[in-house]
Amino acid sequence: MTVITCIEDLRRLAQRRVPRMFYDYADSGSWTESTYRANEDDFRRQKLRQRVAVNMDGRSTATTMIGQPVAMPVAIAPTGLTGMQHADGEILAARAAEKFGVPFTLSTMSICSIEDVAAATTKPFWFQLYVMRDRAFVERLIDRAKAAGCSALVLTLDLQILGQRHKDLKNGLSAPPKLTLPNLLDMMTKPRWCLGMLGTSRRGFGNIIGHVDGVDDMSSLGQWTAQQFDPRLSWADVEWIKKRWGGPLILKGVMEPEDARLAAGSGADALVVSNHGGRQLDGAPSAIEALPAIAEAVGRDIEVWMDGGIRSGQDVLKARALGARGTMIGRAFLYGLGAMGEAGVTKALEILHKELDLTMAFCGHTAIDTVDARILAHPVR
Ligand code: HOC
Repeated sequence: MTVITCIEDLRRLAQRRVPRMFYDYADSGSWTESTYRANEDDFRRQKLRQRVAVNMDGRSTATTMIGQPVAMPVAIAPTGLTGMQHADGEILAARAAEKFGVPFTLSTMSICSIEDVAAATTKPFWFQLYVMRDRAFVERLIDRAKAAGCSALVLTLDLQILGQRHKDLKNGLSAPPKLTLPNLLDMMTKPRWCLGMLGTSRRGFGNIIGHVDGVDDMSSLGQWTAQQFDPRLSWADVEWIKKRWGGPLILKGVMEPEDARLAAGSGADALVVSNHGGRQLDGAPSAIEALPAIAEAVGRDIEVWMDGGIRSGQDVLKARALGARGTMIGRAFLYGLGAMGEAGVTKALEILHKELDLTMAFCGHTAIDTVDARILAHPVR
Protein backbone atom coordinates (compact mmCIF):
# COMPACT_ATOMS: atom_id res chain seq x y z
CA MET A 1 0.00 0.00 0.00
CA THR A 2 1.62 3.28 -1.14
CA VAL A 3 1.58 6.13 1.36
CA ILE A 4 0.72 9.24 -0.65
CA THR A 5 2.74 12.23 0.50
CA CYS A 6 3.34 14.28 -2.65
CA ILE A 7 1.89 15.00 -6.09
CA GLU A 8 4.46 12.69 -7.69
CA ASP A 9 2.97 9.76 -5.70
CA LEU A 10 -0.44 10.58 -7.17
CA ARG A 11 1.07 10.83 -10.66
CA ARG A 12 2.59 7.36 -10.40
CA LEU A 13 -0.65 5.85 -9.14
CA ALA A 14 -2.67 7.55 -11.88
CA GLN A 15 -0.27 6.18 -14.47
CA ARG A 16 -0.97 2.67 -13.15
CA ARG A 17 -4.74 3.11 -13.02
CA VAL A 18 -5.70 5.16 -16.10
CA PRO A 19 -5.54 3.66 -19.61
CA ARG A 20 -2.42 4.83 -21.38
CA MET A 21 -4.18 6.83 -24.10
CA PHE A 22 -6.01 8.98 -21.53
CA TYR A 23 -3.13 9.23 -19.07
CA ASP A 24 -0.82 10.33 -21.91
CA TYR A 25 -3.39 12.84 -23.11
CA ALA A 26 -3.20 14.59 -19.75
CA ASP A 27 0.49 14.14 -19.13
CA SER A 28 2.11 15.29 -22.35
CA GLY A 29 3.07 18.38 -24.26
CA SER A 30 3.31 19.33 -27.91
CA TRP A 31 6.17 18.56 -30.32
CA THR A 32 9.45 18.06 -28.40
CA GLU A 33 7.73 18.82 -25.06
CA SER A 34 10.45 21.38 -24.24
CA THR A 35 7.95 23.97 -22.93
CA TYR A 36 6.02 21.30 -21.06
CA ARG A 37 9.24 20.32 -19.24
CA ALA A 38 10.42 23.93 -18.73
CA ASN A 39 7.17 24.74 -16.90
CA GLU A 40 8.24 22.42 -14.07
CA ASP A 41 12.03 22.81 -14.32
CA ASP A 42 11.99 26.61 -14.08
CA PHE A 43 10.19 26.46 -10.75
CA ARG A 44 13.09 24.40 -9.39
CA ARG A 45 15.56 27.12 -10.39
CA GLN A 46 13.97 29.65 -8.01
CA LYS A 47 15.55 29.33 -4.55
CA LEU A 48 13.87 30.34 -1.31
CA ARG A 49 15.22 32.43 1.58
CA GLN A 50 14.75 30.90 5.01
CA ARG A 51 14.04 33.21 7.96
CA VAL A 52 14.44 32.24 11.64
CA ALA A 53 13.17 33.44 14.99
CA VAL A 54 10.05 34.86 13.37
CA ASN A 55 6.69 34.14 15.01
CA MET A 56 5.07 31.53 12.76
CA ASP A 57 1.93 31.02 14.81
CA GLY A 58 -1.59 31.57 13.47
CA ARG A 59 -0.88 31.20 9.77
CA SER A 60 -3.37 31.58 6.93
CA THR A 61 -3.13 30.86 3.23
CA ALA A 62 -6.62 32.29 2.64
CA THR A 63 -6.98 35.15 0.18
CA THR A 64 -9.23 36.18 -2.71
CA MET A 65 -9.19 35.61 -6.45
CA ILE A 66 -11.27 38.20 -8.37
CA GLY A 67 -12.81 39.08 -5.02
CA GLN A 68 -13.95 35.52 -4.31
CA PRO A 69 -12.63 34.07 -1.02
CA VAL A 70 -10.33 31.06 -1.52
CA ALA A 71 -8.66 28.77 1.06
CA MET A 72 -5.40 29.21 -0.86
CA PRO A 73 -4.50 31.03 -4.11
CA VAL A 74 -5.22 27.97 -6.23
CA ALA A 75 -8.09 27.27 -8.62
CA ILE A 76 -8.73 24.07 -10.53
CA ALA A 77 -7.95 24.76 -14.18
CA PRO A 78 -10.24 23.75 -17.03
CA THR A 79 -8.91 20.51 -18.49
CA GLY A 80 -10.37 18.70 -21.49
CA LEU A 81 -11.72 15.15 -21.20
CA THR A 82 -11.39 15.15 -17.40
CA GLY A 83 -14.13 12.53 -17.21
CA MET A 84 -11.84 10.11 -19.03
CA GLN A 85 -9.27 10.15 -16.22
CA HIS A 86 -11.99 8.76 -13.93
CA ALA A 87 -15.70 8.17 -14.47
CA ASP A 88 -17.67 11.35 -13.67
CA GLY A 89 -14.32 13.11 -13.21
CA GLU A 90 -15.59 16.68 -13.50
CA ILE A 91 -18.27 16.09 -10.86
CA LEU A 92 -15.78 14.48 -8.46
CA ALA A 93 -13.22 17.26 -8.91
CA ALA A 94 -15.87 19.97 -8.52
CA ARG A 95 -17.07 18.39 -5.27
CA ALA A 96 -13.53 18.13 -3.89
CA ALA A 97 -12.82 21.77 -4.79
CA GLU A 98 -16.08 22.93 -3.25
CA LYS A 99 -15.34 21.14 0.04
CA PHE A 100 -11.78 22.49 0.12
CA GLY A 101 -12.80 26.06 -0.64
CA VAL A 102 -11.11 26.62 -4.00
CA PRO A 103 -12.76 27.36 -7.37
CA PHE A 104 -13.39 24.60 -9.91
CA THR A 105 -13.42 25.43 -13.64
CA LEU A 106 -15.37 23.24 -16.04
CA SER A 107 -13.98 22.99 -19.58
CA THR A 108 -16.13 23.35 -22.69
CA MET A 109 -14.49 20.04 -23.70
CA SER A 110 -15.61 18.23 -20.55
CA ILE A 111 -17.31 14.86 -20.41
CA CYS A 112 -19.88 15.85 -17.75
CA SER A 113 -22.03 18.78 -18.85
CA ILE A 114 -22.52 22.16 -17.19
CA GLU A 115 -25.91 20.93 -15.98
CA ASP A 116 -24.47 17.63 -14.63
CA VAL A 117 -21.91 19.52 -12.52
CA ALA A 118 -24.46 22.11 -11.35
CA ALA A 119 -26.82 19.34 -10.21
CA ALA A 120 -24.04 17.60 -8.25
CA THR A 121 -22.63 20.65 -6.44
CA THR A 122 -24.02 23.29 -4.10
CA LYS A 123 -21.77 26.28 -4.79
CA PRO A 124 -21.13 28.17 -8.03
CA PHE A 125 -18.26 26.93 -10.20
CA TRP A 126 -16.49 28.62 -13.12
CA PHE A 127 -16.99 27.80 -16.78
CA GLN A 128 -14.30 27.85 -19.46
CA LEU A 129 -15.20 28.87 -22.99
CA TYR A 130 -13.65 28.15 -26.37
CA VAL A 131 -14.72 30.35 -29.23
CA MET A 132 -16.19 28.18 -31.97
CA ARG A 133 -17.10 29.14 -35.53
CA ASP A 134 -20.72 28.42 -34.63
CA ARG A 135 -21.31 31.63 -32.67
CA ALA A 136 -24.93 30.70 -31.92
CA PHE A 137 -23.56 27.64 -30.07
CA VAL A 138 -21.12 29.89 -28.14
CA GLU A 139 -24.05 32.12 -27.13
CA ARG A 140 -26.03 29.09 -25.98
CA LEU A 141 -23.05 27.89 -23.93
CA ILE A 142 -22.73 31.29 -22.23
CA ASP A 143 -26.45 31.29 -21.49
CA ARG A 144 -26.27 27.74 -20.09
CA ALA A 145 -23.36 28.73 -17.83
CA LYS A 146 -25.40 31.70 -16.58
CA ALA A 147 -28.48 29.54 -16.03
CA ALA A 148 -26.35 27.06 -14.04
CA GLY A 149 -25.18 29.90 -11.77
CA CYS A 150 -21.50 29.86 -12.82
CA SER A 151 -19.71 32.72 -11.07
CA ALA A 152 -16.93 33.44 -13.60
CA LEU A 153 -16.17 32.79 -17.25
CA VAL A 154 -12.65 31.71 -18.22
CA LEU A 155 -12.06 32.51 -21.89
CA THR A 156 -9.19 30.54 -23.43
CA LEU A 157 -7.25 32.58 -26.00
CA ASP A 158 -4.49 30.16 -26.98
CA LEU A 159 -6.27 27.20 -28.55
CA GLN A 160 -7.83 28.33 -31.79
CA ILE A 161 -5.61 25.81 -33.54
CA LEU A 162 -4.27 22.68 -31.90
CA GLY A 163 -0.59 22.07 -31.12
CA GLN A 164 0.72 18.78 -32.49
CA ARG A 165 0.82 16.19 -29.75
CA HIS A 166 2.76 13.14 -30.84
CA LYS A 167 1.58 10.87 -28.05
CA ASP A 168 -2.09 11.47 -28.87
CA LEU A 169 -1.50 10.78 -32.55
CA LYS A 170 0.39 7.58 -31.78
CA ASN A 171 -2.13 6.40 -29.18
CA GLY A 172 -5.14 7.04 -31.44
CA LEU A 173 -6.58 9.59 -29.00
CA SER A 174 -9.36 11.10 -31.08
CA ALA A 175 -13.14 11.44 -30.95
CA PRO A 176 -14.10 8.63 -30.88
CA PRO A 177 -10.91 7.11 -29.40
CA LYS A 178 -9.37 4.38 -31.59
CA LEU A 179 -10.05 1.08 -29.87
CA THR A 180 -7.07 -0.75 -31.31
CA LEU A 181 -5.99 -4.11 -29.91
CA PRO A 182 -3.12 -2.56 -27.89
CA ASN A 183 -5.53 0.04 -26.45
CA LEU A 184 -8.12 -2.59 -25.54
CA LEU A 185 -5.49 -4.85 -23.97
CA ASP A 186 -4.15 -1.89 -21.99
CA MET A 187 -7.67 -1.03 -20.77
CA MET A 188 -8.14 -4.60 -19.54
CA THR A 189 -5.19 -4.07 -17.20
CA LYS A 190 -7.07 -1.12 -15.60
CA PRO A 191 -10.20 -2.88 -14.18
CA ARG A 192 -11.01 -0.16 -11.66
CA TRP A 193 -11.21 2.44 -14.46
CA CYS A 194 -13.28 0.11 -16.69
CA LEU A 195 -15.78 -0.62 -13.93
CA GLY A 196 -16.19 3.10 -13.26
CA MET A 197 -16.87 3.77 -16.94
CA LEU A 198 -19.37 0.92 -17.16
CA GLY A 199 -21.17 2.40 -14.17
CA THR A 200 -21.72 5.85 -15.67
CA SER A 201 -23.63 7.03 -18.69
CA ARG A 202 -21.37 10.09 -18.99
CA ARG A 203 -18.78 9.15 -21.59
CA GLY A 204 -19.36 11.77 -24.28
CA PHE A 205 -18.79 15.51 -24.49
CA GLY A 206 -21.87 16.58 -22.51
CA ASN A 207 -21.63 20.28 -23.35
CA ILE A 208 -21.79 19.60 -27.07
CA ILE A 209 -23.44 16.25 -27.89
CA GLY A 210 -27.18 16.85 -28.11
CA HIS A 211 -26.73 20.64 -28.15
CA VAL A 212 -25.77 21.07 -31.81
CA ASP A 213 -27.89 19.91 -34.76
CA GLY A 214 -26.48 16.70 -36.17
CA VAL A 215 -24.02 16.14 -33.32
CA ASP A 216 -25.47 13.22 -31.44
CA ASP A 217 -22.59 10.79 -30.96
CA MET A 218 -18.80 10.69 -30.64
CA SER A 219 -18.24 10.27 -34.32
CA SER A 220 -20.32 13.32 -35.39
CA LEU A 221 -18.76 15.19 -32.46
CA GLY A 222 -15.27 14.42 -33.84
CA GLN A 223 -16.14 15.79 -37.28
CA TRP A 224 -17.81 18.89 -35.84
CA THR A 225 -14.97 19.78 -33.42
CA ALA A 226 -12.29 19.32 -36.08
CA GLN A 227 -13.60 22.40 -37.91
CA GLN A 228 -15.05 24.39 -35.03
CA PHE A 229 -12.17 26.02 -33.10
CA ASP A 230 -12.25 29.46 -34.70
CA PRO A 231 -8.82 30.65 -35.88
CA ARG A 232 -10.24 34.17 -36.45
CA LEU A 233 -10.65 34.87 -32.70
CA SER A 234 -9.88 38.55 -32.02
CA TRP A 235 -10.11 41.17 -29.26
CA ALA A 236 -13.47 42.19 -30.75
CA ASP A 237 -14.74 38.71 -29.80
CA VAL A 238 -13.46 39.24 -26.25
CA GLU A 239 -15.56 42.39 -26.08
CA TRP A 240 -18.62 40.59 -27.49
CA ILE A 241 -18.23 37.72 -25.00
CA LYS A 242 -17.71 40.09 -22.08
CA LYS A 243 -20.94 41.86 -22.97
CA ARG A 244 -22.96 38.69 -23.52
CA TRP A 245 -21.66 37.12 -20.27
CA GLY A 246 -21.95 40.24 -18.11
CA GLY A 247 -20.06 38.75 -15.13
CA PRO A 248 -16.45 38.25 -14.00
CA LEU A 249 -14.21 37.41 -16.97
CA ILE A 250 -10.79 35.70 -16.86
CA LEU A 251 -8.59 35.61 -19.98
CA LYS A 252 -6.36 32.54 -20.15
CA GLY A 253 -3.30 31.96 -22.31
CA VAL A 254 -1.44 35.28 -22.19
CA MET A 255 2.37 35.03 -22.60
CA GLU A 256 3.48 38.49 -23.77
CA PRO A 257 3.36 41.88 -21.98
CA GLU A 258 1.83 43.45 -25.10
CA ASP A 259 -1.09 41.00 -25.03
CA ALA A 260 -1.34 41.43 -21.25
CA ARG A 261 -1.84 45.18 -21.72
CA LEU A 262 -4.59 44.46 -24.28
CA ALA A 263 -6.18 42.03 -21.81
CA ALA A 264 -6.10 44.71 -19.11
CA GLY A 265 -7.60 47.21 -21.54
CA SER A 266 -10.43 44.80 -22.38
CA GLY A 267 -11.88 45.26 -18.91
CA ALA A 268 -11.44 41.59 -17.96
CA ASP A 269 -11.02 40.87 -14.24
CA ALA A 270 -8.00 38.57 -14.44
CA LEU A 271 -5.54 37.17 -16.94
CA VAL A 272 -3.78 33.84 -16.68
CA VAL A 273 -0.15 33.68 -17.79
CA SER A 274 -0.24 30.27 -19.46
CA ASN A 275 1.24 28.29 -22.33
CA HIS A 276 -1.57 25.74 -22.01
CA GLY A 277 0.60 23.41 -19.98
CA GLY A 278 3.16 23.22 -22.81
CA ARG A 279 0.50 21.69 -25.07
CA GLN A 280 0.34 24.43 -27.70
CA LEU A 281 3.43 26.42 -28.83
CA ASP A 282 6.41 24.23 -28.01
CA GLY A 283 9.51 26.43 -27.67
CA ALA A 284 7.64 29.13 -25.76
CA PRO A 285 9.15 30.09 -22.38
CA SER A 286 7.81 28.51 -19.23
CA ALA A 287 4.87 30.29 -17.63
CA ILE A 288 6.88 31.12 -14.50
CA GLU A 289 9.57 32.72 -16.70
CA ALA A 290 6.98 34.80 -18.57
CA LEU A 291 5.19 35.90 -15.39
CA PRO A 292 7.34 38.76 -13.95
CA ALA A 293 7.40 40.89 -17.11
CA ILE A 294 3.64 40.54 -17.48
CA ALA A 295 2.97 41.41 -13.83
CA GLU A 296 5.19 44.47 -14.25
CA ALA A 297 3.52 45.52 -17.52
CA VAL A 298 -0.04 45.58 -16.16
CA GLY A 299 0.53 46.64 -12.56
CA ARG A 300 -2.77 46.72 -10.72
CA ASP A 301 -4.92 47.17 -13.84
CA ILE A 302 -5.96 43.50 -13.84
CA GLU A 303 -5.34 40.51 -11.55
CA VAL A 304 -2.47 38.40 -12.84
CA TRP A 305 -2.54 34.62 -12.31
CA MET A 306 -0.45 31.84 -13.79
CA ASP A 307 -0.64 28.14 -14.54
CA GLY A 308 1.79 25.53 -15.84
CA GLY A 309 4.20 23.30 -13.95
CA ILE A 310 2.76 23.63 -10.45
CA ARG A 311 3.48 20.38 -8.66
CA SER A 312 3.87 21.61 -5.09
CA GLY A 313 2.74 24.28 -2.67
CA GLN A 314 6.26 25.71 -2.97
CA ASP A 315 5.51 26.44 -6.63
CA VAL A 316 2.33 28.27 -5.64
CA LEU A 317 4.37 30.40 -3.23
CA LYS A 318 7.05 31.13 -5.85
CA ALA A 319 4.38 32.16 -8.36
CA ARG A 320 2.92 34.49 -5.77
CA ALA A 321 6.38 35.97 -5.12
CA LEU A 322 6.88 36.62 -8.83
CA GLY A 323 3.61 38.51 -9.21
CA ALA A 324 0.75 36.01 -9.50
CA ARG A 325 -2.15 36.77 -7.20
CA GLY A 326 -3.57 33.35 -8.04
CA THR A 327 -2.63 30.09 -9.71
CA MET A 328 -4.46 27.36 -11.57
CA ILE A 329 -3.59 23.68 -11.37
CA GLY A 330 -4.23 21.14 -14.13
CA ARG A 331 -2.11 18.01 -13.96
CA ALA A 332 -1.66 18.18 -10.18
CA PHE A 333 -5.40 17.57 -9.68
CA LEU A 334 -5.76 15.24 -12.68
CA TYR A 335 -3.17 12.86 -11.19
CA GLY A 336 -5.20 12.79 -7.97
CA LEU A 337 -8.40 12.17 -9.91
CA GLY A 338 -6.93 9.34 -11.98
CA ALA A 339 -5.36 7.78 -8.91
CA MET A 340 -8.24 7.90 -6.44
CA GLY A 341 -11.26 9.82 -7.77
CA GLU A 342 -12.66 12.53 -5.50
CA ALA A 343 -10.45 11.44 -2.58
CA GLY A 344 -7.42 11.86 -4.85
CA VAL A 345 -8.35 15.43 -5.80
CA THR A 346 -8.85 16.22 -2.13
CA LYS A 347 -5.46 14.64 -1.41
CA ALA A 348 -3.80 16.77 -4.11
CA LEU A 349 -5.33 19.94 -2.61
CA GLU A 350 -4.27 18.91 0.91
CA ILE A 351 -0.71 18.24 -0.26
CA LEU A 352 -0.44 21.62 -2.00
CA HIS A 353 -1.93 23.40 0.99
CA LYS A 354 0.41 21.78 3.50
CA GLU A 355 3.48 22.50 1.37
CA LEU A 356 2.35 26.08 0.82
CA ASP A 357 1.68 26.67 4.51
CA LEU A 358 5.00 25.17 5.68
CA THR A 359 7.10 26.93 3.06
CA MET A 360 5.42 30.25 3.77
CA ALA A 361 6.31 29.80 7.45
CA PHE A 362 9.95 28.88 6.71
CA CYS A 363 10.17 32.04 4.62
CA GLY A 364 8.98 34.07 7.61
CA HIS A 365 5.37 34.82 6.68
CA THR A 366 2.14 34.03 8.47
CA ALA A 367 -0.21 35.35 5.77
CA ILE A 368 -0.11 34.68 2.06
CA ASP A 369 -1.04 38.28 1.33
CA THR A 370 2.27 39.60 2.70
CA VAL A 371 4.45 37.36 0.48
CA ASP A 372 6.50 39.13 -2.20
CA ALA A 373 9.70 38.70 -4.25
CA ARG A 374 11.87 39.08 -1.14
CA ILE A 375 11.25 35.41 -0.26
CA LEU A 376 13.36 34.44 -3.30
CA ALA A 377 17.13 34.23 -2.96
CA HIS A 378 18.01 35.46 -6.45
CA PRO A 379 14.84 35.73 -8.53
CA VAL A 380 15.84 33.97 -11.77
CA ARG A 381 14.57 35.59 -14.97
C1 HOC B 1 -10.59 17.35 -29.61
C2 HOC B 1 -10.63 18.22 -28.42
O1 HOC B 1 -7.54 22.05 -23.31
C3 HOC B 1 -6.30 20.36 -24.43
C4 HOC B 1 -7.64 20.88 -24.04
C5 HOC B 1 -8.66 21.00 -25.05
C6 HOC B 1 -8.43 20.44 -26.41
C7 HOC B 1 -9.68 20.02 -27.08
C8 HOC B 1 -9.47 19.12 -28.23
O2 HOC B 1 -6.20 19.22 -24.83
O3 HOC B 1 -5.29 21.06 -24.29
